[in-house]
Amino acid sequence: QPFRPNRIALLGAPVEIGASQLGTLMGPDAMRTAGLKPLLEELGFAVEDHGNLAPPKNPMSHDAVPANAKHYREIQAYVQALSAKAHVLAASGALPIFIGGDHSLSMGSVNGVARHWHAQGRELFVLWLDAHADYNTPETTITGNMHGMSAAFLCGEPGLDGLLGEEPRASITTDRLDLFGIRSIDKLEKELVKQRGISLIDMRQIDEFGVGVLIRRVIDRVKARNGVLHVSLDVDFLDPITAPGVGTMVHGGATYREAHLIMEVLHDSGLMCSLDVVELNPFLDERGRTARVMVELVGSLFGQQITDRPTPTNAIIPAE
Ligand code: HAR
Ligand code: MN
Ligand code: MN
Ligand code: MN
Repeated sequence: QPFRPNRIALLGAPVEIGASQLGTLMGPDAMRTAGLKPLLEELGFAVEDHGNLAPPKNPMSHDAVPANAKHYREIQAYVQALSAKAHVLAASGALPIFIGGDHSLSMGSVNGVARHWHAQGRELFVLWLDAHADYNTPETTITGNMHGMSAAFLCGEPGLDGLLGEEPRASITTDRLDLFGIRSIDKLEKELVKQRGISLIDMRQIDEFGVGVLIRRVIDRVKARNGVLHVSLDVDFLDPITAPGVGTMVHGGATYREAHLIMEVLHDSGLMCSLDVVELNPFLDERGRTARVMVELVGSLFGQQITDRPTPTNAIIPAE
């Protein structure tokens, strides 16, 4: 069953300490300045902006702080608050968009959304559009940056077990994660991803087969299990020529056109139930370019098209 609500809930998640470069704190406001809300309204949605989720005042927990997880306490408090809020927003029937903030926020957003869908008896799949796999654990990480650990945490990898405290954990099984656009992965991280059998589309596969074919494979898998799809879009999925406003630039990323095609096909699938837009760093951006590109991509994800004509999924058989 497609999920096509006409309400969208925006939530800013201004976290930056999961990354080594500061500045993603300003991401949500830059997306607003670039016109996210009016664009979605133009596309016919009722948009509620829930503002920016503030970090809890006195982060207090009693679990041991793991080694090699920088700013663990602060991120722990934030992830717990965000998971609770994400659960409420998903349960409201709106489609939540979480605007980051660095990628550590997805530990909260995805957990909360997964909790909701699990209670509905539908499995949540996660599409991770990123230059990085973000599949490090405190044991495998080189940097200790927690934005490089979020996908691993969501799949229930050990090492951050006390992170959610009282907030119920809703891990996703490794067969429901798709890493897509990958071109930077650490040695131990690569081994772990391989060991777990996680689907990983790297840039070479994109070069050889094209994003159209590869994204449809992801969608077909979700459809076959009547799942819903959370899209976690990291700015560095895009090539830095297109999206320079990011702290972890990696050359050879998705082009503007490739990214839009993915968004358009995802929109047509009607499977997306929630979205993260993460790692936008306005401090490093050039005249708001990257913020604008990200807003345009979200537009495509919510139905913005060049013409209103349906595009045939198989161009060999032309549409009527
Ligand atoms: N793998 C590296 C690390 O763990 C880099 C992770 C960078 N992550 C992000 N989000 N920018 O994708 O530190
Ligand atoms: Mn990431
Ligand atoms: Mn619920
Ligand atoms: Mn990344």
